[in-house]
Amino acid sequence: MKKIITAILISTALLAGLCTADDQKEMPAMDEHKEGMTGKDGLKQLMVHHAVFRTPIPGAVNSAAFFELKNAGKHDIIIVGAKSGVAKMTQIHNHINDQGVMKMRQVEKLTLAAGDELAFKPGGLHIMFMGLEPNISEGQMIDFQLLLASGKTIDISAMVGKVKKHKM
Ligand SMILES: [Cu+2]
Repeated sequence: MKKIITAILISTALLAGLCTADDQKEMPAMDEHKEGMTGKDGLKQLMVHHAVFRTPIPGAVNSAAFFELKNAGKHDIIIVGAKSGVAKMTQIHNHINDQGVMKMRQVEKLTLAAGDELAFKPGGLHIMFMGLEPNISEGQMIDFQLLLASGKTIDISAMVGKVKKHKM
């Protein structure tokens, strides 16, 4: 894991297709009243499912969280970062294949278009927690936030648990 972490490079345009959207589109939807929604400040159209925080290996200072996001609203949502109280640094990461070697890169901007879904999953997008506080244990709930371009935040609660390994 440490080796992988040292390979992190800051990338501003990892997902070229996702980095071109207009920041001004994001607006709270006022007409969505479905179950299973999360968010605040009018962002009830953003749904989070299957959030899990990978049980840290004993002694490890890093871990990751995975979940599925659905934008059930009528406006695109621009995600520009993440934060948490359980790690010194919390970032959105993705994996890229660099000549056969999978490397993690920070993602500084993600657009979730209206109606679209986005999976944060092993081997792909994930929330990376670096410099974890000690004694995080299975079954515990970890809270973190997604930061939006609008300045709003999305609260996510993920249970600490095992995550299936993912083959590339
Ligand atoms: Cu990562």
